[in-house]
Amino acid sequence: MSRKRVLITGVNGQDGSYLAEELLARDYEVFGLVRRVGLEAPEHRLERLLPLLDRIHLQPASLESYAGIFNAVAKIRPDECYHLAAASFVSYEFDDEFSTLTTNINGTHYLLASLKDLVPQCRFYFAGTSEMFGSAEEMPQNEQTRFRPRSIYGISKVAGFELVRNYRERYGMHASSGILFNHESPRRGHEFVTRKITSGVARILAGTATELRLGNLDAERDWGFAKEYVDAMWRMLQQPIPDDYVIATGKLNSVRDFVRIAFQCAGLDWEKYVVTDPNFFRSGESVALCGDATKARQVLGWEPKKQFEEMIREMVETDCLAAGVALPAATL
Ligand code: F7E
Repeated sequence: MSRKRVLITGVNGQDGSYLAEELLARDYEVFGLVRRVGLEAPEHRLERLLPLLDRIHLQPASLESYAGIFNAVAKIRPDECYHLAAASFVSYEFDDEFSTLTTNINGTHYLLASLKDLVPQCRFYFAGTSEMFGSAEEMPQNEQTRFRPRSIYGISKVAGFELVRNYRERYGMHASSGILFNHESPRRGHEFVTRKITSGVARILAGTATELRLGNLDAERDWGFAKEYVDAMWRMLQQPIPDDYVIATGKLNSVRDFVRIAFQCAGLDWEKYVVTDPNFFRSGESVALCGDATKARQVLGWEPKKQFEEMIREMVETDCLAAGVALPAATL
């Protein structure tokens, strides 16, 4: 039997790189969509993929071009497609609204339309997000909770989610959405708070920084481990019937909790180093979002395993290694 072919958009991101690894281990032939500019400086722009580059195929295409997406799908003819690429930083800046909305919605639409016309049997995964719940009316949130997005990013994802549902219902496509709550790892982008904290701890320990400036320490999130979340994506596409699933730990922690544990790993007292900076506060951001992943547990047999503290330690260790410092023995 020939190997299954998979197309991953956003393959060079945190989730894309974990997913590519998992699917290679499952003997898929992996095709990743990347911006042409990424191929010009792979050591920087495709950093997370460097260990995999000789085992995956990279296809240059922009999600902003229907022709580009159509041609890539025609060439690859995937059996499964995971659409992870998006402008994913939750910005409250007015300037970012237009590009976030158009890129995220059009990219999803172009991909779905191309798959429908060229390979309608292809199974499709859409990266939905807890940001779609926004100022949710209930807690925890599950698949029945009404979406009330508060950010343009959340609005763009609700639109993508509705496109997926429509392609599933109108055209009978095997298209599913994961509603993923925050998920982190040593591969997380530095703009997100968790990696900002763990790399900040490493810099302080290495003596190259003296403080860490953060926004709202009381903000709470449901933080899981990214590698486990991409496994949930794969499980969704192996189901006989496409559907939508919340993927979350069901546990809330504050930014302050994360900070305290990360500094503790390095044997440091966080209160000596963390400075709150109004520039990093977000006005009117989503309330504390906490997910109920009962359906994923029952149908997909998925559940989160890694503990919050263990994940933070792994992130701090990786950043310390990169900064050339070892964690003090007493904290190990
Ligand atoms: O913020 C607070 C901030 O930027 C987490 C994306 O993957 O998850 C992610 O979105 C919390 C917020 O992630 C700083 O206000 C405090 O309450 O790490 P974040 P996010 O906005 O929750 C969802 C599920 C997605 O889908 C997104 O794509 O931390 N916070 N101080 C800060 N946040 C940042 N970035 N920087 C700070 O200094």
